[in-house]
Amino acid sequence: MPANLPPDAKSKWNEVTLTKNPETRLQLMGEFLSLVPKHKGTEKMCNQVKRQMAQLREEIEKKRQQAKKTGSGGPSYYIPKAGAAQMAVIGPANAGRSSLLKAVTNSPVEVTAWPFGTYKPTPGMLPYQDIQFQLVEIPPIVEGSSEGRSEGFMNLACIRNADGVIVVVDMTDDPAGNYLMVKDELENARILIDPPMGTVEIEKRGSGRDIQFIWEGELVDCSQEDIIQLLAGYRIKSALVRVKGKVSLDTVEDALFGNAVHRPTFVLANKIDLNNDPAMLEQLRETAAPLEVIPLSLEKTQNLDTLIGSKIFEMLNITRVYTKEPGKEPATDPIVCKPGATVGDLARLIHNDFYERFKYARIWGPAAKFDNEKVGLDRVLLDGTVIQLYT
Ligand SMILES: Nc1nc2c(ncn2[C@@H]2O[C@H](COP(=O)(O)OP(=O)(O)OP(=O)(O)O)[C@@H](O)[C@H]2O)c(=O)[nH]1
Ligand SMILES: [Mg+2]
Repeated sequence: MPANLPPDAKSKWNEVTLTKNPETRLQLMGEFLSLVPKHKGTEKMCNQVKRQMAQLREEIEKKRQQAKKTGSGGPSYYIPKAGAAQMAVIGPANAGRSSLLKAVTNSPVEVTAWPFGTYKPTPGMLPYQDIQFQLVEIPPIVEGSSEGRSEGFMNLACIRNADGVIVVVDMTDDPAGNYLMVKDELENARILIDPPMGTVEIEKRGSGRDIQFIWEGELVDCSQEDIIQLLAGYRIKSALVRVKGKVSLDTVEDALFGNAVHRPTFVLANKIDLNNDPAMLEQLRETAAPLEVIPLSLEKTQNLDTLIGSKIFEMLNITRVYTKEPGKEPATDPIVCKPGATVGDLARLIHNDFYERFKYARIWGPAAKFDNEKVGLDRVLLDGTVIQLYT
């Protein structure tokens, strides 16, 4: 991010950051780009802004379609979430994504011997224990997806919308190389699949004239001065910057643009019935580390539903809570909460009324010190907790 932008570009960006309305924001971003001199030093930032614009266009279009609710028209790219979590199933063409949906979901996907058989996002439900996961097959990721190639913008918007990602690669077709291609395209669109090393929070302040840091981590490829300069380039002269974990200048950029997301991910090394070369698998594992790589054959491996279901369950740290009324058995259908959710979060999730009128709760199971324990709003829930709310 160059700090030497012309003043009119800087003040235009300032306008962008102050604007919430998506249409106006889009227009201002376009005006901002026209004010930025085009050279190597500004290329990365321009691309990032362009991607953010593409995403905004996507959101605007989505809203328009929802408003119209015509139910007609071209392929629908927006897949409403269902079940305990939505997982985007992605990969290069012909890797076996449809085969995964065919093996573990009820989806009428078509497995084709030729690539690009799937041309629009296609959902299916995978039952796992007493919940279901929604898998959405995303059309192939190609080199240039993040520049809009092969419906790239729409595909990436769907991936961004999901709760997690499964990358399928083909062991007979340069798995490590293809994995990197996919990862790069996601990264260009600021969808990060490696666990984040650190985060930055930037709280702009109206008054005061300096940048203050709160250190809960360290900088890895930049100095404090670099960050101050970067912020100054965007006319941020007074702010509180909280550094957590290992933070690079990219992390600061992401915090500034508010555009990067992390999606928990695992990798399926498919078609091991055709190629089970240990060296190739090792190379893929090294390339994808620290992500888990699971070698399998989506056509031959048995019990794929349990395997895939349990991997998703563990990775997303699914927390099922069973509500109960006095004198009755707990509900058979759980409520799925975010990991680390509290009794208060659950009450809000059920209905704001429950939260407002909450008196106390009684809990059983792993989150309880003993059965029938009386707890308040801030008790953290664990998978398998039974709860009775009193209002
Ligand atoms: N031998 C073998 N073939 C497989 C396996 N998984 C998928 N295939 C074959 O690979 C081809 C592509 O499979 P799909 O599931 O359609 O792949 P895709 O990723 O959905 O591909 P597109 O959406 O068409 O780009 C088909 O001919 C499948 O039969 C496997 O584990 N072993
Ligand atoms: Mg397919």
